[in-house]
Amino acid sequence: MEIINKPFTVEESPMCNPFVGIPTFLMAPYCPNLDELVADIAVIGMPYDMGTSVKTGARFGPNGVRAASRYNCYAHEGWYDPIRDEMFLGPPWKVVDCGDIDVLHTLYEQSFRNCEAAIRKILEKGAVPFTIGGDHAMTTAILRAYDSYEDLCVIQFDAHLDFSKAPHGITEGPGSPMRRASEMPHIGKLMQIGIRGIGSSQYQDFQDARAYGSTILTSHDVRTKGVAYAISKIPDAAHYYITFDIDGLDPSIANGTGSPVPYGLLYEEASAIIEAVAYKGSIVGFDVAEVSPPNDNHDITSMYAAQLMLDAMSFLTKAREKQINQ
Ligand SMILES: [Mn+2]
Repeated sequence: MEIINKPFTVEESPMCNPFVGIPTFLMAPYCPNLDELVADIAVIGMPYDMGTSVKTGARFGPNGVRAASRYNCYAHEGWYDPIRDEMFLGPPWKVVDCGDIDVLHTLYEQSFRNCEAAIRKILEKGAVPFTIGGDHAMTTAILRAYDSYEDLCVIQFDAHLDFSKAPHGITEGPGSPMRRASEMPHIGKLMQIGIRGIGSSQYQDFQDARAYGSTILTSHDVRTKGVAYAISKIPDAAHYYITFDIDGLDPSIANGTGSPVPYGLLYEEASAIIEAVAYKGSIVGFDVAEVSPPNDNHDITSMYAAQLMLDAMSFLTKAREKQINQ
């Protein structure tokens, strides 16, 4: 059953102020039963942070991002963007929030199985999954669910390369999702943007990523060569999956994260690259990882995460509208 997320009123229709009601993403309808999912965009939370190696708290990411998304609480019914002078997400597009994936503390494999099954179910229902993490380890579980695709291109925004092989035997931690992706037969090209941090990935990991064919752009590349240069480097592909580790952004606007690193991307740089991806091919999934509300400063990191999700769902539906109208 889908629950329309509207507050009580004696009037004909409720005002739905951003501070009223139990938050779903954008105050969109709540659809807790994936068997009954009928939507274009399905938001789901993965409150998992057992992989976090520095500052924990990403398990609170899903609800932090949902709460911050209420600044845009009318957007799921369509919104006007004055910057582009365009309407986004108007009817018939439908966004729903499916609630959270069950996480069992200490049992990461079971938690990952739940995650993979949830994403698989959303894909079967024809919706595009938008997962709110959770630490970046979850992306390994998410990408496993895409095995019906061939040559899926993964675009990663991140401070860190996340290409470590198995440090101290840890194969499915948040330092390895891009390495694990590269090992999946259905994953094709990789692009890694905003990279700069001294993370778990070492020199050899960078060599391995390059040998795989990954396109690596540092934050310095984006800043000095420009967004147009970054866009020109997006690999050709029919289908794209975007994974956005919020530490790809600069800590001045996103310090609510486990491993912040100076000299990050700005929101407008990241958003413009996501927009270009949406028009270059079809975005078939998106996640935002590593938002840690306990470490945040007045919810600003959650706000940017919510905004980037809204941008991605707006751009991908607009790209489909333009294809349909051609
Ligand atoms: Mn990461």
